[in-house]
Amino acid sequence: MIKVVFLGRSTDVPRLAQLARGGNAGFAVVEPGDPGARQAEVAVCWRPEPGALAAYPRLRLIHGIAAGVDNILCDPQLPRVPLCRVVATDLADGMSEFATWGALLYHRNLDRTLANQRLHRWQRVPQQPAARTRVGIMGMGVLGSRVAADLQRLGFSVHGWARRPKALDGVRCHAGADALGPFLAQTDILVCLLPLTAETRGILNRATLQQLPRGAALIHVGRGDHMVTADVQRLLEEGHLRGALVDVFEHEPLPADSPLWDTSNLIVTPHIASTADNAGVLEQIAENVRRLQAGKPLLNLVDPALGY
Ligand code: NDP
Ligand code: OXD
Repeated sequence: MIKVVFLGRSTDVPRLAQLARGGNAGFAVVEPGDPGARQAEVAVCWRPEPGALAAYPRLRLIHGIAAGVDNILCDPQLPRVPLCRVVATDLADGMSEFATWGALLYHRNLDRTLANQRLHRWQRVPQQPAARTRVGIMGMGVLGSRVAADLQRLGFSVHGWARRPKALDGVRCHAGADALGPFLAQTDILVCLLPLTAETRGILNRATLQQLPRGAALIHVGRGDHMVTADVQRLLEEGHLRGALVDVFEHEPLPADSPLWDTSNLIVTPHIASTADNAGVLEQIAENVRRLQAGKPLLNLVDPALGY
């Protein structure tokens, strides 16, 4: 039976290995120290130690357990074998719920209303129809396009930005680096759903975010390294950003002494925007292992040159 090694720095990896052992995954689960582990042909991982994957000379497939694979591609000794990621309906459902919650929070001025409550201030903060609130989504892939479609159905004025042109009903799509400025200039609520790549690292910086209209809000659910923390803090202080809902951080867990916990108008959530159910993730891995063995095309392949 084909051997699949589970490795990486996350409690989700051992949980998945346990689930695979308990069920009928159709492959043998091994862990790095197990006898014969070096014969593994598939590795399932999240944030493997740099160089760890290179210890498996028979590897034919690396499978992530999440949508983002920056945590794997950053390994300088990454074996040159196909890399697959997770694409799951429940992951998109959860992301859509989270982004919708954030968009409604800012659109309905609940951030201001909650601040007024703390001051015992009865103030009917003005409201406007959703059509007048412009939500801009950076990254129009599996998750971004789902969020865009759902927000558009709620009546928001939605537009998106990606590398390549897209056609999505009722959503204006901008493509390429030259279109970033015009996209930002028309965005009241910016949702970052980009993958972390060499091109997108640090993209949420002062120069970029300053192109948003004054008083815009940020919902950041991509990766921590997209955001230049000091720039966002400064833009919040200056009121250029009216608020930021941040789910992902350069260092996770966010250290208890991080100033972000106490930054005014910044909401910290602990990387919970969305998670795919483990059973579904395991089924995707098992399907790709079956495909690998049958010589069929793999699902949800990553393009290593693009980094996503
Ligand atoms: P996809 O690969 O499906 O989509 C990525 C999108 O980003 C594509 O539209 C792509 O453009 C666009 N993009 C990539 N590089 C650039 C660039 N340089 N300029 C402009 N657009 C670019 O990814 P998913 O939608 O599945 O996931 C997106 C990210 O969400 C993940 O990588 C992960 O970081 C994050 N995530 C966060 C979670 C959380 O709980 N906080 C949970 C799950 C994911 P094009 O379509 O033209 O190729
Ligand atoms: C993912 C994540 O990439 O959980 O799936 O962030």
